[in-house]
Amino acid sequence: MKLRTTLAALMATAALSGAAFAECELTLKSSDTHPDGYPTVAAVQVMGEMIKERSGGRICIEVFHSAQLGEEKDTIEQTKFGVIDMNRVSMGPFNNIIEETKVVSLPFIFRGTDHMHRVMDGPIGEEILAAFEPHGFIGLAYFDGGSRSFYNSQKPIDSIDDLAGMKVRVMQSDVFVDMMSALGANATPMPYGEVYSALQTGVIDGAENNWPSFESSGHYEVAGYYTLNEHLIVPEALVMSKVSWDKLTPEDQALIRQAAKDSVAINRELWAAREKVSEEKIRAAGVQIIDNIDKTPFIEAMVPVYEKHANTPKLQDLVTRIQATE
Ligand code: GTR
Repeated sequence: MKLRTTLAALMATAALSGAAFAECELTLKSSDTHPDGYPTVAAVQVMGEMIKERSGGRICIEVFHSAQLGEEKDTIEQTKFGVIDMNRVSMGPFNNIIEETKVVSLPFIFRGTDHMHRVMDGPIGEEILAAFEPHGFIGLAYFDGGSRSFYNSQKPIDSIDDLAGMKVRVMQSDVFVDMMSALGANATPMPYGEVYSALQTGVIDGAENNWPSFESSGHYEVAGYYTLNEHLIVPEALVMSKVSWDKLTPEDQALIRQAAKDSVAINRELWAAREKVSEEKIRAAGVQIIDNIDKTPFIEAMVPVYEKHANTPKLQDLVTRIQATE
């Protein structure tokens, strides 16, 4: 989205919601691609309530959900420039900007959600949050993004061979483009908001995501096969613009940091509940679920992706430490 369009959207929404935020001295604008009610959107809204209360009503957060401020790659740019104050995005679209985020976007780097939590809640997570700052962002917290698996409109995918030559949408990150090539498919990097019609019109055969995104985006209506190969567990990032951050007092910065940390538990609870609801809805809709998949060939195929993207001693060390985390 162009800057002018974004500003127009911001002003229009601000006018509509002006009354709700009129009493706030400072209203921070926060972006999310997901619809209202999605666990990331709700967690930031709850965080906003905490911030409002703890600041004595001075600081508020207005969440612009449903990609009202644009697709993730564009909103990341606008966050860097301070047009958007806060952003909840996947780590994926940060991969080409902040190399440390590539490590936690590598396929099969986490053995499961518990492993991801132990890594991201500890020193490695803090190290990666700190890596955002030199690039113009303040890393605040990580939210859950479940496990991502392949879905498509064509046929059941039982093995890597079935992916050969398929056109599969990925997030705009070289890691995911190379992941698809290593699996023999044709990667189509594309903004999230374009995937539904691309599936419907056959521009792509498939995509990959977690249960709640597959459901809330409606992609399951146009892609009837879901293979639970769980190739990616990508943490969601909550970041602030350094431009906006630098205008705050150290006390208010600490208040926001704490509220962000406190919102993590809320997000995890909402996430676990939503995963179940989304899975039920997708199963009830008649999507064919392939869940007896042998993951080993998928894991083995990722060797070149690790070699290419964890290609410095610093990144290799991060991989080793993540794998060594119990
Ligand atoms: C979702 C994630 C979004 C976005 C989307 C995508 O799971 O929460 O931030 O990255 O996937 O595939 O683009």
